[in-house]
Amino acid sequence: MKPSEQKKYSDIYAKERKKINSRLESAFSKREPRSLYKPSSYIICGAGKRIRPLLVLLTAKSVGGKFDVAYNAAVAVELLHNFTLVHDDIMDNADKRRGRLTLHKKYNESTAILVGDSLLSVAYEFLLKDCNGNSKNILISFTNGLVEVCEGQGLDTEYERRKNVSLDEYLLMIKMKTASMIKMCCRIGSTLGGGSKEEIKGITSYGLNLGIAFQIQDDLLDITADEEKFGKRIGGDLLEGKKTYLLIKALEKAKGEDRNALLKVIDKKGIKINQVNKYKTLYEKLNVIDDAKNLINYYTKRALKSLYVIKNENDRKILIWLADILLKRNN
Ligand code: GRG
Repeated sequence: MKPSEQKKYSDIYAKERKKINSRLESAFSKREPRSLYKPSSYIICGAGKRIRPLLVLLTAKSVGGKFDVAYNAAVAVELLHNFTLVHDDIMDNADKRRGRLTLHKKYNESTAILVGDSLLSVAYEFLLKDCNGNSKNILISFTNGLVEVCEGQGLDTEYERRKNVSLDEYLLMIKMKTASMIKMCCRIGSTLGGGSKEEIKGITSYGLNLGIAFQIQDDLLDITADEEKFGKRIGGDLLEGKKTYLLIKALEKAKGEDRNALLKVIDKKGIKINQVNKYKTLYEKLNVIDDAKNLINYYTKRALKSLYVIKNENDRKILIWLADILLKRNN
């Protein structure tokens, strides 16, 4: 892609992110009680990438709609996403999110639980503001996305208690936990934009595959990213003993001492902070970092293939560009 095109798309992202941010900021600025909505503003005004709302806007446009038909839905999906983050951070007892204290550490757990519930409720308010004559389909997509993310989180939690998780089981879990919401954004956007059945199907498939790649990338960043840029603790998944792609794939390949070291992560339900580098080196030795990169590339390519349904070249290319910057992200 030409640098001039990349600049054009990155300018659109920056401009739309600003607009989304200002809508998100005003969503809670005047609402009462402040004891609920001030902490809501804290999480919502953090430095999120706003990928999900951007996808709603871009996919609406890709089928001939205007961004204007999709802003409220874009706000709704970001609120839904933030609800999952707040509740997930409580469940994981995480202390950092987006480079700041998590909501339950900044306030307390009861506040964070209620803020999560409220983010979800206000998300529905925004979603229902304008459905472009498609309320039933939009509500079905949104609700399915929500049900699937909860089921994915359920599987993830179940896997934490299990000794063995296969790669297929892992892929099923991330399809539900992460990809379902990215898929949902693309379905909602293309529906609001007035897409045909074929267009919606192709764009939804883009979202699903992009979402799978996105989660494997997230697993990879947990070990390869720079803590400052990532905004979360490096090696957090290892500390928690999470069955990520890297751990499952490493277990599949390792023998002898290496395998025993990996089994310890599971048996002891996580490692100590001073062991993170040792496991990083082991992952490198077993080549699972490259395996992860290859799998991310595989799902990204599948995502891009589905974009043939988009007729307008510019609208297609910006979605290609987005997949590419997600591949290169460091947070
Ligand atoms: C609690 C119902 C419930 C679900 C939780 C989505 C989720 C399930 C948990 C959040 C933690 C997590 C690792 C989710 C996987 C998806 C993911 C990588 C989220 C982070 O999304 P980004 O990178 O975050 O878009 P920003 O901060 O940029 O918005």
